[in-house]
Amino acid sequence: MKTPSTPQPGTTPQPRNQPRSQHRDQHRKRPALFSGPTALAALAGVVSAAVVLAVAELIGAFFTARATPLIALGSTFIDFTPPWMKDFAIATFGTNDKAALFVGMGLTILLLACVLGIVAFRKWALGVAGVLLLGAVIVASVVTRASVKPLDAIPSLIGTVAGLVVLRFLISKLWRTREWPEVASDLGAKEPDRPATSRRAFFTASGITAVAAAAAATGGRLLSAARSNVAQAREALKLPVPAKAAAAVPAGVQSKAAGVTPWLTPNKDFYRIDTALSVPEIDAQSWELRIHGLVEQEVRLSFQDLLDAQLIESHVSLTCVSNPVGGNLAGNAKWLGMPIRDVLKMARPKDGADMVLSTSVDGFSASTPLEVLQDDRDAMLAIGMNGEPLPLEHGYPVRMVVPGLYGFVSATKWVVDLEVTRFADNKAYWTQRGWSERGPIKTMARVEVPKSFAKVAAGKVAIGGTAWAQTRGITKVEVQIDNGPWTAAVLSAEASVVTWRQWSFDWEATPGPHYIKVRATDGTGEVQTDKRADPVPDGASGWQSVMVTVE
Ligand SMILES: Nc1nc2c(c(=O)[nH]1)N[C@H]1C(S)=C(S)[C@@H](COP(=O)(O)O)O[C@H]1N2
Ligand SMILES: [Mo]
Repeated sequence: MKTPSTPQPGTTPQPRNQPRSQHRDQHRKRPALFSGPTALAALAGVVSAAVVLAVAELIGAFFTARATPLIALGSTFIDFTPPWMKDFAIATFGTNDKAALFVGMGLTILLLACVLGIVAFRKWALGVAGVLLLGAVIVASVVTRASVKPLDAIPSLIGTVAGLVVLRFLISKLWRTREWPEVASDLGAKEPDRPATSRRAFFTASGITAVAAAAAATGGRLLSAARSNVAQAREALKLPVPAKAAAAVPAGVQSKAAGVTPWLTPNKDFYRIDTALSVPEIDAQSWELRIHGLVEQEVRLSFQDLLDAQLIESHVSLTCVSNPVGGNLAGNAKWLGMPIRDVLKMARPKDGADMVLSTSVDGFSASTPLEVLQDDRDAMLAIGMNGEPLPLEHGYPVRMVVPGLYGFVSATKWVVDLEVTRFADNKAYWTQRGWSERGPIKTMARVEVPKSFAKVAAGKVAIGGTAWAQTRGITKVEVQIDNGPWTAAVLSAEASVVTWRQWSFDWEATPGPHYIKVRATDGTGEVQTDKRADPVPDGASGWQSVMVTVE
C-alpha cells in the first residue's frame, strides 16, 4: 500500500500504519538521486529500450526490413504532421528537419523508457503492460508503412521480447539489491528463492547489456549497408544518349556579382525535401511503373523501357512550396528522362480525367493537373540529374520533374504508380494535410549578396541574386534602396523560361544602415506581389528586404 499523502520518489512504498517518526527517518535516509532505486530502475528502462531498438535493427538487417522501429515511428509521426508544424520545422531547422525529429524522438523515447523502468520496478505487471503497449505501437507503425510486408513486423516483435527479458533481468537485480533492505523485504519478496545482489552487480550487468546493444545496432547497420547493392548498381548504370539533347546554355547565365549561387546546382548541393526518414533503396531491375485509372489501356513500364525510350534532356529549376521569401529551397539541374506525355499517349486517358496522382514507393503522393503533363513544357519521368543517374536521395531510379509546379504537387521521387483520376475523387499527401491541391510556382526574387545583416565597405557594392517564375520566365528584376526609386537590375542571360534567372546591381553605398528590396516581373508582365503570404497553403509571397550596414 502506498503512503497516502506524500509519495516520495526514491523510496519504496510504506505501510500506511507506520509511525510518523519512522516515516521522517525514512525521509532522511533517502538514497541519493542518481544512485537510489528509482534512478537505477529508470536506467534499467533505458538499457532495455536500447535493447529493443538494437535487436530490431540487427534482425531487420537479415530481413532487409523496409522499416525498423525508429524509422517507422518517425515516419508515422511525419505523416501526422499538420501543415503548420511542417512549415515550422522547415522554417526552424531547414533541411536539418529530419535530424531535429530524430533528436526529439530520442528524447521522448529516453523519457518513456525511464518512466517504464520505474513503473516496472514498482509494479512489474504494469511495466510489462506498458512495454507491450509500446511494442504494439511500434509494430503498428511498422506495418502501416507503404510497401511493407507483414513479416517486417518480426524484428520489432523480437526486439520487444528481448527488451522485456532484459528489463526483468535488471529489475529483479534491483529488487534483491542488499544496499536497500527495505526494497529487499518488500519487492524482493517477489523472488524469495534468489540470492541478494548488489548495486555494483546491477551496474555491471547494465553496462555489459548497453555495450552489447550498441554492438548489435552497429552490426545491424553495417550488415544492412553491405546487403544493399542499390548504390553500386546506380554507380554502374550508364545513362543513354538522349534523342533530344538539352538546349545549349547561353554564355552569361551566372550573375556578375561574386558570391551568388552557381546557376547550375551540383547534385550534392541540391536541396532535399521529402517525408522519407530512410532513403528508399529501389532495385532498378525490379522497378515498375503502373499507369492506370481512367485510361483506355493500363500500362506497365520497366526501367529498361525507360532506357529504350526517346529520352529528352533539359534544364529545369525545382522549387519547394515551403520555401520562405528569400529562402534556398530551390535548385536548378539538367534532367534526363522520358516525356510523361508519351507515357500518357500509350495509356490514353478517358474523358473527364483531370489529374494524375503519382505515388512513391514509400507512400508519398502528388496531384498534378493532367493537361500540365500533356502540354509542351516537357514534364518527364527523370532518370538522370546533371549527367548522372538520379542520386538515391533525389529519387533513384525514377522521379517526376514538372516545370512550373512546386515539388509537393509534381516532383514525386521513387515514383512507382501513376493513377489517372480527377481532383474531385482523390487528394494527394500534402493536400490531405491542409496544403492546396494545386501548386503553380509564384514569381520570386531573392537577394543573395550581400547577406542579411552584413557589414560592407562604403563605395561600390555588387548586389546579386536569383529570380524565378518557371514556365513564365523572368523579364525584369528591380532593386530599391531604402525608400528610393525602383531601379532595374542587370539580368544575366536566360537559358529558358523553366530555369531560374540571375541578376546583379551595382550600388554606390553610403555609410549607415540600409534596406535592399528586390522584386521580379515575369514573362506575362506581372510584377511580383508585395502581399506577404506564408508557405501554407500554396507558397510564400512578398518582397524580400535585406538590411545591411555600410561602414
Ligand atoms: N517520394 C517523395 N517525393 C517527393 C517528396 C516526398 O516527400 N516524397 N517531396 C516533394 C517535395 S515537397 C519537393 S519540394 C521535391 C524536392 O525534390 P528534391 O529533394 O530532389 O529537391 O520533391 C517532391 N517529391
Ligand atoms: Mo516541397
